[in-house]
Amino acid sequence: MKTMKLKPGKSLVKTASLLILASSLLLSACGGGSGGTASGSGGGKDGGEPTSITIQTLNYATEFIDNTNPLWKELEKRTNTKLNITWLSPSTAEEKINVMLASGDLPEVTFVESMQNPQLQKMLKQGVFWDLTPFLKDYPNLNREELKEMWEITKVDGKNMVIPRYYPSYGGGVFPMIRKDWLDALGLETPKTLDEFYNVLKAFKEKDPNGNGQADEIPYAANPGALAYIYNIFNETQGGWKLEPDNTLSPIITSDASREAMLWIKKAYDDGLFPKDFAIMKFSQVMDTMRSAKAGVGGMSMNHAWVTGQPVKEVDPKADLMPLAYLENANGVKYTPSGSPYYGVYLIPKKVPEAKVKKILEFFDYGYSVEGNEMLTYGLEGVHYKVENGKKVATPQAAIDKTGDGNLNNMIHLVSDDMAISAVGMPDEVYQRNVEIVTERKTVKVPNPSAELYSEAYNKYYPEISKKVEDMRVMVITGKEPIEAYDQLIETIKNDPKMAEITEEMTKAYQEKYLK
Ligand SMILES: [Ca+2]
Repeated sequence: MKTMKLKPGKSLVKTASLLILASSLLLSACGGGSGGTASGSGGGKDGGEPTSITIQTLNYATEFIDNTNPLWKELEKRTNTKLNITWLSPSTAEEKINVMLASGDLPEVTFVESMQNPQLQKMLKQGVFWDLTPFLKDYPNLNREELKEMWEITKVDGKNMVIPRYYPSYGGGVFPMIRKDWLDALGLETPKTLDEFYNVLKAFKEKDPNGNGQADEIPYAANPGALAYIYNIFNETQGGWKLEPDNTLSPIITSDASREAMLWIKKAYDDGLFPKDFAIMKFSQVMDTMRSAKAGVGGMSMNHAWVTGQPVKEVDPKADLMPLAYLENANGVKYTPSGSPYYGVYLIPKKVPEAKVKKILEFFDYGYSVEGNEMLTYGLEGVHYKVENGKKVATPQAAIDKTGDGNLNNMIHLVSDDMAISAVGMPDEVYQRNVEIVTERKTVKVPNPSAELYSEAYNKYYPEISKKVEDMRVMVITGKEPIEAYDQLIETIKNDPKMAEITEEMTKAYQEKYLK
């Protein structure tokens, strides 16, 4: 899956969660904390001919809508636009975006999934796109409090060259989802430290939490890739890099803390806490193991409390999947996954005249208003949903118009944690507990110094280095290589001039972005 390759900090589970996200939003509680921001900034009220806008963007919907769709028409009416949207399906988006960037034939609103895209980086330096900084102050909804961080973090040389697509920072990412009913059956507390977590896994193995008299439990459905966060817990950072006191970045792949993390995983492996096929299991097999109701823990984003929780319940009605809020390492430092507050960016090429740039910003301003934002996601009240007991309940028309099946809300995401923590049909008590857990997660701030950095040397050399280390880790964990072989490899990498070049570029990128 390309998301893993492009954005090491993002997970397959995030991709999976995006796939179900659209439909998941519809029946979720309408909370989310968007406050009382003003509605759209005029749209059609200014009269005059509609402005045509060509947009290319990513769409996770199973069926793409076109300009005959009633909601599409309503959006055009409210924004006084004529929309010409080309949808990209996730499986071919990366390739199509690269072809488009290489050809230079860019739509007026160009979507790129990763700001670290090398071609995009080159074009940003060449000045292919509008600097939007001078215009942004005129659009109140683009300046919503909830969006401030994404505008700040996506600046290029201090300028806003992109319109980021919002995504909540907390609630996504791979982190333990635990069988709360198994904890209860054994009288165990929710683990808060890595040691307590280990003891819970051992108890799941030894103390028959499913009560059938057989030692048939798999404490933790995981493969090596699903345990990347263990390395982050030990290293006290997000992503692959750690910020040192002298403002340089160091790669965690060669750190002593990563060696300890690997040995933690090895001990768990030796104690039989993972599935037998741990080393060769695919992501889908890990999830199948979880859904079989035989496993006590899986690594998932928070919406899986129901996305996966429901299928587990079908096998075992008592099952209750609960995300952990955080885990603390031996130094007492807490870790929880968090990511960038956006996913993908839009750019406007300079061939677009200034008047139209303003019209495009007005369009996005409407999309990010509370009114526009909810319309794109839920459709129209009374047509696509009714509000019952404070919740939006979909009507049959929602399915007919393909509301909430992706499409328009993939173009501009709902500004709400619900994107990461809610799911279709999620019961109130599961949703409310997720709200409490994500609130607790937000109190845990783990630095992510490398998230927005670009380095050519990294793109060129790092994947191979990283693969070598990951392969070696698996060999050591499963007892096929001694720890000495690992130590030798790490020593070689530490002395590799390529690694030095990557580190130097990453540090330079960090200092240029944050210390100037
Ligand atoms: Ca059992």
